[in-house]
Amino acid sequence: MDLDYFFAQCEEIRNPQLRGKPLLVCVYSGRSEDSGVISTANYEARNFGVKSGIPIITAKKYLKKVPESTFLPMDRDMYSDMSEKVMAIAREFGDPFEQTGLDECYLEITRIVGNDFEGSEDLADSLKEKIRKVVGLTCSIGIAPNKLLAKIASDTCKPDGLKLIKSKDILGFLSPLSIGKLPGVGKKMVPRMSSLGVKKIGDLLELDEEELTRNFGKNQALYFHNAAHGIDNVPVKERGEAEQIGRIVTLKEDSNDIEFIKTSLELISVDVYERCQERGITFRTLGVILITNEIKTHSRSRTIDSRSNSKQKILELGCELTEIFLREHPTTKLRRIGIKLSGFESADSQVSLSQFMD
Ligand code: DCP
Ligand code: CA
Ligand code: CA
Repeated sequence: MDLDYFFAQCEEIRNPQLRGKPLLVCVYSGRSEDSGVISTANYEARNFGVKSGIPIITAKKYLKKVPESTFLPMDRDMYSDMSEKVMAIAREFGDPFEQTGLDECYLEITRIVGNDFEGSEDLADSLKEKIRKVVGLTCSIGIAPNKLLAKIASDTCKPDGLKLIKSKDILGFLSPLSIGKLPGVGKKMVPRMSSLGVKKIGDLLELDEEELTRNFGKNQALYFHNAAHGIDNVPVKERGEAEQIGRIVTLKEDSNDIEFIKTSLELISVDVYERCQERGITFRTLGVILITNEIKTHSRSRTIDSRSNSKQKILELGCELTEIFLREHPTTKLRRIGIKLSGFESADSQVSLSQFMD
């Protein structure tokens, strides 16, 4: 998931009158009035050739016939706030979840949708819809068998796009793309690739490993060779303290009967509870993932006042959030259900803190 023209879109949300005409977010260096570079720009400005990183003066030249263009200074605090809100939503949709920048993250959804991608586009649509409704931002999502392909897919469907690449379509999708679309092939690398006859990603398939190694060294050669084949085995990994423990199961049959669903929630509660116990941690936030018989994915979460690692508390909260959802959607039946815990702290540190306070 990657947010569209992120900093500029944040500014459009703060001031909707700026929509529909070129809007540029600038990093002023302060040396003279217009010295500095463009951080990013909306798509209206991009139509005039504006790109991240070009001098502000150059952008002004491109837009000199568009006096309604707006140039704003960067407000990183506001963008960080927006980012936090988006990521809090996104992490409910993947397990594991990995944030890789202010405006992008990876979601492992295999445990949620299974191996055959069934329902993956609905899941992505739900995520897009929720981010748009709650925060107001549009994003683009690529769904693929690995992170490399998902990233490239999201780049090719911008803005407000959704692109699914199944295993059988990998080479057909990758090969015609220009080589610059491959992560790691920057402005300097493009002419080097070109001198080897590589203009498209597919052209890489023609070079043998020896030739690649001679030109790029062993590590990069291996990366290019694999990437051109759509191979990438780097897993989606939770980062830092934002780790989560979760489990999703399929109900024996589609149901909206809380007593029936509870038997599955009991199983899941024991599992996530035991994983907390093993690691000696307590949680603050519990979320439920609810996948309906129409393969729409919903999530609800609750942060509790005091830390917990009780089995009873997990089950209780899980049931409560599920019941609230079922009341809001009286005609909906659930097909799969999951629980996710986050906001961890080691149980030890709590003990020592309370001892200290005594
Ligand atoms: N950014 C920056 N300078 C750059 C590139 C990016 O300050 N040279 C900032 C501004 C962007 C944000 O990082 O809004 C995210 O970068 P992206 O590359 O994802 O670009 P955008 O989100 O702006 O546009 P896109 O719609 O292409 O994703
Ligand atoms: Ca972006
Ligand atoms: Ca990005």
